[in-house]
Amino acid sequence: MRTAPDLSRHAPTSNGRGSAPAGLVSTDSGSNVLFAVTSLMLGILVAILGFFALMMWVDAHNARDAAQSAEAKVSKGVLADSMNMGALQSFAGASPSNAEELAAAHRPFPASLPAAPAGPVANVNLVLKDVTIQIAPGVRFASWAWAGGAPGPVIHVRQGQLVKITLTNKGAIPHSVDFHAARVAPNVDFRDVMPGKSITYTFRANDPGVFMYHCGTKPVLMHIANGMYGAIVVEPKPGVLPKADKNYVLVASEWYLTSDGLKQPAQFNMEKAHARTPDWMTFNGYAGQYVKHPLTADPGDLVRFWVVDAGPSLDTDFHIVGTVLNTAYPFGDMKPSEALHNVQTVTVPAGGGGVFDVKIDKSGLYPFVSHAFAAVDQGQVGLLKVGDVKGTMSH
Ligand SMILES: [Cu+2]
Repeated sequence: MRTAPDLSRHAPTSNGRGSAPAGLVSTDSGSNVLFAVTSLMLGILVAILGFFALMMWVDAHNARDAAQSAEAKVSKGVLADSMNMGALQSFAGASPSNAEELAAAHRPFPASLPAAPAGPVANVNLVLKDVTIQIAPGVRFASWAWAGGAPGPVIHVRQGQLVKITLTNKGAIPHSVDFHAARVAPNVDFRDVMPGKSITYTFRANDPGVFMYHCGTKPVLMHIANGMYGAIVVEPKPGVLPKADKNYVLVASEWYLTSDGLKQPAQFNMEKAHARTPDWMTFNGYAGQYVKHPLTADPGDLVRFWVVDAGPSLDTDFHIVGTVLNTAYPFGDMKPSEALHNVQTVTVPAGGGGVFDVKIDKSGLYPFVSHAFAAVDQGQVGLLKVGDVKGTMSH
């Protein structure tokens, strides 16, 4: 029996669905309008929420896809790298059975700073040559270097001197020489010199410090990594620096090899140089040479290290074990007001220099290292022997 047919359409159903709207059901038409409007509003709200939910899902989906794709790229890259690394066989630490004897017999590169020439002009003669050198005990390397091997001779001039460079190319291919201490037109003075030819140019050594020089012929990476580099010290005007009792020059560099160099000389490996994965790292061209043949000082001496990082690509984090650097001239800026005091480790960038003063009172063996410690394992370590100390250490 239908008592209110107009309402029955809105009556709650037996299954209970529609119970909420049922609460809004009223017997008057105003309530019906309110119900309709409210329903409409709820509908719109649900639609809007649905839309945002959909958008969020799409976003999440896209983000997940992007993440998956990035992950795939990364894992592919890692795989590619590891495959490349597989191809780049390391010869780090290769040594013959008589390595100790060879290390003892090796004549170390003279680290002592030579005297600067007197007078207004410093004449510098450099000869480039293809020469087989030893970079570690028993490890031979067919280098493009200097008549005396690698690094080239340490050059010492005074601030304000005119430096007259004569470069003779006795190598098989064109080379050149780029002095970081010079302010000259590189296209003119650093130009390639043909085999058998020479070039002469001059620059005024107005900037004090320790600077790299190197062959700048392309590919520069290859010419530097072959051994074509060295250091020039431009001594600041008298009175600027405290007088040092000892002056040592260290040129840090990396070596990238095609073989272990034990049976026959290794050659330069461009792939490893690009990957920056050297086989050996050295001070003055020979792994650990100042461990067997330490640099020396007396207790209380002011010892000055003039350090160049020839690279070609890795920095040197210069540190002396057992002491603190009393004064550091970072980047070879020799203004005492710019110096740092009592610091532990100072970076010398590839292609840059740094000067470090230490005064050690206690006798002992003080290792100097690049504190990027893989470099130590690869040969970039030496000893400063302070006082009359017996023995050596391998740190
Ligand atoms: Cu060259």
